[in-house]
Amino acid sequence: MLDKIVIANRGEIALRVLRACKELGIKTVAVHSKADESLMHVRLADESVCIGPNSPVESYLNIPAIISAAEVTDATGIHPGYGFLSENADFAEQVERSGFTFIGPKPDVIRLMGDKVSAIAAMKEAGVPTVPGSDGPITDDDERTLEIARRIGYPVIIKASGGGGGRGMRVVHRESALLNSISLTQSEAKAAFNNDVVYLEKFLENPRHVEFQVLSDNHGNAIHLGDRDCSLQRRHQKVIEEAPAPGIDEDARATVAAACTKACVEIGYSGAGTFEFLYEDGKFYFIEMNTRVQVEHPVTEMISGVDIVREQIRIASGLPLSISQEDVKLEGHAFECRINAEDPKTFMPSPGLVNQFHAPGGNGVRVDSHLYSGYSIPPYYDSLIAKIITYGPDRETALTRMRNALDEAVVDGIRTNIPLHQDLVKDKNFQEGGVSIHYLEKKLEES
Ligand code: MV4
Repeated sequence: MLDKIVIANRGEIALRVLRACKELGIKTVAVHSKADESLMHVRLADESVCIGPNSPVESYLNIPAIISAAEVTDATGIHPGYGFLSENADFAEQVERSGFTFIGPKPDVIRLMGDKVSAIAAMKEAGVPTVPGSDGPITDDDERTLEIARRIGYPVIIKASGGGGGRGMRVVHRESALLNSISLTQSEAKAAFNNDVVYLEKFLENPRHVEFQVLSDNHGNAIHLGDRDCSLQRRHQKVIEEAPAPGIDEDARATVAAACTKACVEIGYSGAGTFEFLYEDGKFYFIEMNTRVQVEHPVTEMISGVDIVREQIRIASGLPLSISQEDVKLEGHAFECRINAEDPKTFMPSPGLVNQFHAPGGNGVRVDSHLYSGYSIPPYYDSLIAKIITYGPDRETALTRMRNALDEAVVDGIRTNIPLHQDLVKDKNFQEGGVSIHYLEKKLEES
């Protein structure tokens, strides 16, 4: 087992990783920017190293500084958390070349999944259902491109192979706009990702975002921990997630879950991973794979009882999965509300001093947060300050517990989106379950 881990992240996920390490008896090294000296996990870590100034580029994205911190502290592993360098194949490669263990999949697999064209091809090959599309890059043969789009049928969506998570996309409703839109998307993709490869997919008008959690070890074992619904989002930022996704066709669910684990074995996946799908009219369509631990992993932990970060560390240490698929019993229902330091109406960031913080509690309530009374939220990073997670034997109970938890929470001194959450958990359509990816933005437009 790895004996000392550098936590190459900040905020709630750094604390989450630290707690998993402590449970496993692994020593911890917190690496932090100048502004982050007073983070909770920095206080709790066995050692801490300041890796640079406030700017993320000079600190949490500074590869040599992070690897140096591992060297001077004699660490053996590096956990990247989410965001920052977590899906950077070059980082994973440099970590391994420097003699440390990257807690995540092999660099080649991160690279394969980071390139959306190759990711989709690999998944299709493994039998994972994909969106009808160009099945490869768009070439400069315009006649062929027009032919492909006609076969797919309009509307189509142009996506950058180097994009993902909503970056580098354009919807086209008619043939006359196609070629020009492709040129524009290619130029933007070249500028943003230094990669002008784009591909086409059928544009699904009103899908849900449903994703599957997998765990795969280096011994040929892969399991899934079921699915999550992350449809409630604004500008590609998820707001509330839940597990399992409500009202999903059971046959489609079982078939896709099995295809995901099979794909993991076929691509030599190791670690925790997420298969992202669009779900429409009872069918799943693969769009992307995430090779990191996700913000919303707790809802899956609540319904499965599996500690995903612990499994990541065990897998990276070369150990086999601690459970088999037969051991996985998915029970009950969980929600996660992402609490952000932002104005609940304008969504403007609201950093600053938190005078008082009181976390909700009680049966079936989990709060993942680095906040404490007197903590000052710096303005340089993501505005996520807490995740309130509730669990219950059924969806109704979990949602009732969330309403109560939101009412109990106190974050005094800054603005938060708690009022937005309080509104959403009382929304009739959300209560019904199964709203589409466009629901929240439409609701916000109307109010
Ligand atoms: C799509 C789509 C409709 N049809 N692909 C946006 C994020 C990126 N992961 C993929 N995205 C989409 N791909 C096809 N063929 C609609 C979206 C999309 C979306 C997807 C998931 C969650 C929120 C979204 C918001 C807008 C668009």
